[in-house]
Amino acid sequence: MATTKTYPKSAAVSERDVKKAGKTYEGLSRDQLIEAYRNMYLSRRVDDREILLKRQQKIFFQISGAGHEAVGVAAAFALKAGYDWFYPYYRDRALCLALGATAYDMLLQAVGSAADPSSGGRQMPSHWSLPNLNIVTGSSPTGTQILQAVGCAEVGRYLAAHPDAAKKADGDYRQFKDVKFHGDEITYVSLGDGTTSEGEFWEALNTASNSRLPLIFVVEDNGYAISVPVEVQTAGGNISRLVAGFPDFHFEEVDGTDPVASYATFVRSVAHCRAGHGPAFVHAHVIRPYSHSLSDDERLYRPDAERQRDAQRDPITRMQMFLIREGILDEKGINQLEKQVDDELQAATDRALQAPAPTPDTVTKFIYSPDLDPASSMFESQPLTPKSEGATHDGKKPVPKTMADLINATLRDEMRRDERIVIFGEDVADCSREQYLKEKLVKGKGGVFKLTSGLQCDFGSDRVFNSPIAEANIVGRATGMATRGLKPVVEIQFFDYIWPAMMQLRNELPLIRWRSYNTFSAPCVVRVAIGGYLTGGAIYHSQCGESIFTHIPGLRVVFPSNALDAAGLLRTAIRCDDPVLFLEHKRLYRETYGRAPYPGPDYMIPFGKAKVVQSGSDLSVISYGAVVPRALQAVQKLEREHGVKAELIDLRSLNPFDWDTIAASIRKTNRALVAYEDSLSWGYGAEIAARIADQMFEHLDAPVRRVAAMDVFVAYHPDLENAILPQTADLFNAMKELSEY
Ligand SMILES: Cc1ncc(C[n+]2csc(CCOP(=O)(O)OP(=O)(O)O)c2C)c(N)n1
Ligand SMILES: [Mg+2]
Repeated sequence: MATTKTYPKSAAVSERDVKKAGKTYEGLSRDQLIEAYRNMYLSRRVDDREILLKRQQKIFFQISGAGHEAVGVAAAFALKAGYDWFYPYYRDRALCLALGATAYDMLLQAVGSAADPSSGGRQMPSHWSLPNLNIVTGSSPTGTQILQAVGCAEVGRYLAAHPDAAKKADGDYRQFKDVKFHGDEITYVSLGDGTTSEGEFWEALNTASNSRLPLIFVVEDNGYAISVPVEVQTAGGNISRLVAGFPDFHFEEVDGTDPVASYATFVRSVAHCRAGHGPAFVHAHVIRPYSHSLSDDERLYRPDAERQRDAQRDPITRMQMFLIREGILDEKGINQLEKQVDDELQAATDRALQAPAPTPDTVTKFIYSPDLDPASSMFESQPLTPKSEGATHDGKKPVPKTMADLINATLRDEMRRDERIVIFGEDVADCSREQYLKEKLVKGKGGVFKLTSGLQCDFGSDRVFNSPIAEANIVGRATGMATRGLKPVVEIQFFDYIWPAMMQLRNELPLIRWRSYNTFSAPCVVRVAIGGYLTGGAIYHSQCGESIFTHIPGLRVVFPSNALDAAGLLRTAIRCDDPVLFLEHKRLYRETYGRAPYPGPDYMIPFGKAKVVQSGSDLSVISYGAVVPRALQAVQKLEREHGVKAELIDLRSLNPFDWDTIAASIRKTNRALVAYEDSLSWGYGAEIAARIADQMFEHLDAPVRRVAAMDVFVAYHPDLENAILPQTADLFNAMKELSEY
């Protein structure tokens, strides 16, 4: 709760009122009620002021918290600022003010100033983000905050069991990532009634219930989602009825325009969560007196009579009347308080309007970590040679290991080294019913491709566990955990099924740092089994699509072609300070090509460093992933049969990518072929080809060519698959033709 200030009470407060002074209201003192009103009134006045500024074109957007003030202030009073964690949504202005945010902070965001503490002028107003108050950066998509809040709530519990994980460590992301925890902290997350229609809301309820998390869901039900009334959004028109079956919740439905009743609701909800009994669900009925936003006119879909009915419940006027009725403040006292707020607001507005605008040269700041560059030499080390001591973890003579083996070994090494790492995803655990493992009744699964095999047995069920089949759940929770300082290394079972996580992967995870102007970050690793050439993989087990992710600023994308690179790049992915999409080609997991001895527990490869697989002088072949071994065969055949020496470059990491190696090669060969497994058009190779055409034009003796899959999904029958995906013969023919151009 914010510090309670005292306000001069009017001399007209009567004897009887003074006697009442000892009375509390569901535990709220009279001073707290005055403070509550002050925050509510201030919140409404900031909205009014922003509306005025928008009409004067001094700010560029406005969305109000009007009608939601009482429930917000009540929540703030029942929770602890800077101790509990907050994932508020855009109508939570009063909550944020009562937690300690200032009107000035808010107006700085409205004017888009460089001094805006929430985003440095990058986000719309009402996108709260204040690290010192544990108010976590929020966004605009409805509902993405909810799964992140689940992840955040999981962290307190994890750290209580692993307190050493919170310690700082040098030499990796932990050096720059402070972790705070108390053990009994609660996470608050709020949303509107319409947002309960989002699937992620239900995924979050499911996990919060199943894990009995200390998480308070607050549905601020104003009866509308823009113009759509609640009975159209929600079956039966009441969300409380629908969620009532989730176990271990404390449920309450309350008049959210009444701060005292709302406060009592939150006190009970907080007690339930703090005691570790499970999550709470507060369904608060509020009003929305100011249309959805300044871009909406609710008179188009709400008749006057309905709007007037709402106005009767306006929390500001109700609270005023309550204070007078209870003799806490008289009219003069209220006027005095309001005048004081208005004066403060005027001063804050004057200052905010003078605050510096952000300069365009700052736009690329904080897309990635400013502290740790994964392309730097810090992430470069040599593999321990087979003869070196300690090169094997089993003490036996080193044998070449598959990519699957070395990814598993890297995960094991890193988990041992860094207790902040947790691994979850579909089927990644050895066995969720751990007594079967203890009684040695089963061996354990450890992933559909066995990449995480044995890790639950080695590190425990709170570090390696199964998620529901819900990809947004996996990435959303990972984002919340990483924001608070854990290092989730999660798995998406098949690239073909990554799409439910797309909202989190495009609009959340890679943006946490940039949109909060480096005040929050979420470095974590999303491992994904990708690709075809499986013989029978068909449409839904063969997809690529890496360019969809390299198109996302803020996300590192890596795609190794062999065991050693997979180990070195995965370690860099885990130790670095950025979110990484780590693409693992299924066909390469156990391929004979590219096996390597275990390179030791510290082997790293920096991002953005290509590998010249075979050097040559006649043409450059730029590739990655499972096309690399196929291209290598073609390159060797071309030299054998035609004496043409092609240079084969394996990019290894796709964002960042190694332009220097590409350019140096083309300067030498004057011919370029880009070869990739994804369908030809609009794919990753298109960008590489465009850059070559743009920047290497004068070095080219031939057009830039591409070899890739046909523009169609991969079909089931092997004859069809072979025709669709680029084969060695296709690569050979394209190289030969290009060399003869
Ligand atoms: C995923 C997504 N879809 C659509 C929108 C556009 N949009 C913004 S707010 C909103 C309505 C939200 O209604 P509700 O959850 O009831 O919250 P309220 O604004 O009423 O407080 C919509 C559709 C969005 N921001 N995100
Ligand atoms: Mg609503």
